[in-house]
Amino acid sequence: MMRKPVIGITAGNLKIHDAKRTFVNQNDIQAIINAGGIPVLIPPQVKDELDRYLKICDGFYFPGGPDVSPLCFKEEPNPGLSFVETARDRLEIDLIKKAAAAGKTLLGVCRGMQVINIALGGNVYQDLTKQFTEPQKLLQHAQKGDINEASHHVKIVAGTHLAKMFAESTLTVNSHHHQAVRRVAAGLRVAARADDGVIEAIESENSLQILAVQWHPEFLVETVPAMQLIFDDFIQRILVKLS
Ligand SMILES: [Mn+2]
Repeated sequence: MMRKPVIGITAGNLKIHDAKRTFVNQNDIQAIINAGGIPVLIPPQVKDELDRYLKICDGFYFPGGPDVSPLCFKEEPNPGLSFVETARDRLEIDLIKKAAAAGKTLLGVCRGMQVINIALGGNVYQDLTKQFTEPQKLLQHAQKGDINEASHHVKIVAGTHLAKMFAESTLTVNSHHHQAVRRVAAGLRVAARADDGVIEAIESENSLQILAVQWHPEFLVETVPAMQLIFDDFIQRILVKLS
């Protein structure tokens, strides 16, 4: 039997009850384990050890988190910008560039999708409500309901890898973001959009290297079990390369 792929997962730092913690949400860890991967945590503090992680890990998963600093895509902060974690920005952007160049398989969720797009030369709306070109059309993307419940639809673009993964061309997803991909990086293409035009998934144009979604499949798997496909497909894409 083939060995299980080792998946590097970038972590965040925060302070809870006086204790500083380095964390990855349990749903992210569980989704990777359920797909057949072995999770390895990559905290912002190890930014000088990325070459070692590239050797250790077969693929990298970039989960949700705070806003990406606009300095990373050469913009000044919009008043709608929220909390940022610049050490995590720096590590993730370096890691994405190195991992992409090394041919590693990548999966991004929410912030993870945005930071992949930025690292590869694209940018994001710092705040959809303040910057989206047609604000009157905007859906509610920062859902007020439970994150484990779907809140809006996305349409999958025909002919994409994402379209091959799901039987339906429309998915119901949760939505916990106020930023979104704006200019798509070269080498990536749009794989799904919401009805207002907001980009909800991107993927590699000419390979199966990168897939990223704006929603949180790791929180949806209990109510929409098909969402585990996103993690299963990630591990499968790695296994095909390792075989
Ligand atoms: Mn959304």
